[in-house]
Amino acid sequence: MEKKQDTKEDDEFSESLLQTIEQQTNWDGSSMVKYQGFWYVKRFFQQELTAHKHFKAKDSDVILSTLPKAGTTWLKALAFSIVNRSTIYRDVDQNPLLTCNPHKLVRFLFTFEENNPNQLDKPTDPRIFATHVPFKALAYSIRESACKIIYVCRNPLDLFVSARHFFTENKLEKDHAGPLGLDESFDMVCEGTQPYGPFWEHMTGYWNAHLENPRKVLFLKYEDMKEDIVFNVKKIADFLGCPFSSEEEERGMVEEISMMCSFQSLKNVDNNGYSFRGLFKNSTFFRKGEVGDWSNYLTPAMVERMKKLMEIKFQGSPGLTFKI
Ligand code: PAP
Repeated sequence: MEKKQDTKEDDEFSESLLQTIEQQTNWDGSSMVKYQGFWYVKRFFQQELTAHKHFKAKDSDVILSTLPKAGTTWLKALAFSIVNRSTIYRDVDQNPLLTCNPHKLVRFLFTFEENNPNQLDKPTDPRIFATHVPFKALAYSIRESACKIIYVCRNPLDLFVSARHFFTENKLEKDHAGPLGLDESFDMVCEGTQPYGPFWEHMTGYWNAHLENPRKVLFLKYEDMKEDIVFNVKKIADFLGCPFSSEEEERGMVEEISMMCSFQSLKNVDNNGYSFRGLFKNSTFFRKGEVGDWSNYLTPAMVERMKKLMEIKFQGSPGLTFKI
């Protein structure tokens, strides 16, 4: 009852908030709103606020955090496999990753229904959830409990190219006028106007949280994962407190998980359906899965501009670098 009242208040709060906060149309035609320094997709904003307010993290929870297109789907598959390996690898043919898009196995925090905040309590422990929100916008209980956070960061140029393909193919707003050109959308990203951006604030927020408490926040890079996934699978398992035993290692469990979660394996699953209530085609989560695809799309001037921007924005974060 009390929860219902809360939800009604949430609706009223976000409705009145929407009247006052800055709004902008993204290059794909979708509306964005700016809240506490970050841009949100307007259609998900209310649910993000509800999750922020109601989610009660347990110490055993695992929260996967990313900017969109940084490797969310991959991380979901990996974390799910690592945490549940004793059951899902008992019978390889029954592994849900053979039939399911990882987004069905690990849900976003904001997708629980507004009227039923308790829905989040249903998965068995350890629960795994994903989010795109910046560190400072995580529910208080996530930041303050002993739950673990894994962040995957990706080169901003590949993030941009990947997002352009994804949102051009999945038109969030059916009646939108069509995507802005590459130049204009790149301008927007460089100005910090992108869902869950500015990207540099998002990355440095998690980077600083990682430096402050590396046992709480693991900071991974997509590029490093591509280079050596076996090493990173072990790193994730160690971080989550479920390291691979020598017997598991000898049996090739680490390699098996790495392969099962590889781009090619996940792409080969029947991806004809849609995720997120029909908004996104499953197949669009698996485009190329490469590092450096930006070089096929962006001009030298754009790359130069991004390099300079990163130099400025990351100068207080030594260690937060990308090879360009
Ligand atoms: P989301 O944040 O909207 O869930 P996300 O999964 O982060 O999307 O991004 C998809 C990107 O990850 C795609 O990148 P691309 O456009 O440059 O190709 C997709 O190909 C890539 N990707 C998905 N699964 C894997 C994987 N197993 N290994 C490597 N890259 C992957």
